[in-house]
Amino acid sequence: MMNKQIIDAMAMKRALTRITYEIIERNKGFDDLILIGIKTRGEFLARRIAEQMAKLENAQILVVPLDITGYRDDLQNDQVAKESKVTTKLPVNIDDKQVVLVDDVFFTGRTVRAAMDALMDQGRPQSIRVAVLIDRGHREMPIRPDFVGKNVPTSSEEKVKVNMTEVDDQDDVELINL
Ligand code: 3GP
Ligand code: 5GP
Ligand code: MG
Repeated sequence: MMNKQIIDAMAMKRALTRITYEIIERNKGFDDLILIGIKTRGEFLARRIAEQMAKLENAQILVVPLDITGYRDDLQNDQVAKESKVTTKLPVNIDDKQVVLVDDVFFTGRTVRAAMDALMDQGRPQSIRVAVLIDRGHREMPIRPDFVGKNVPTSSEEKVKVNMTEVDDQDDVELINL
């Protein structure tokens, strides 16, 4: 197994700062903005983007974690899915909000499809956009991210490992050849 660092801590910070400004620009400010982080690392990335918004623009943006397990299309056991749908209940009303879904890696698009279903079951946001640190290609759904830290074309034998200090030893991204 070969690991190659493709983003270091500094580059990760820069990418998140750029994404922060792009979200502010696209949203024309912070009105009704909510960041929804897809667990696990999407939540940490959303929190970091919100921190940047506070630091750079003095804006307090709500961050909500989302567990999409109950909406996955690859779980066989309907009961498991039904029970875990309860865990996706959002603590806020998303009606008319500008939602930005945040995740670490964008691959087939199935996770974002699941996240959108979870959101639409709970309200009618004004818009849903997607921010990801890495887009590794291989789409299987007609969904694309709006804000991308880095495009990393991968083969199916490769995987992307996103490390974040909240749960890993360091901040960086590695390309792993399986
Ligand atoms: P995350 O929860 O921090 O996003 O999906 C569970 C974890 O496994 C994810 O961590 C993700 O980063 C990691 N992972 C690595 N490769 C894959 C993959 O090919 N598919 C999925 N779904 N997750 C992967
Ligand atoms: P998708 O649903 O688009 O196929 O995959 C996106 C989700 O799966 C993300 O939450 C992401 O964490 C995870 N994922 C898919 N491929 C990879 C990968 O190569 N590396 C990492 N770290 N996560 C991946
Ligand atoms: Mg993820």
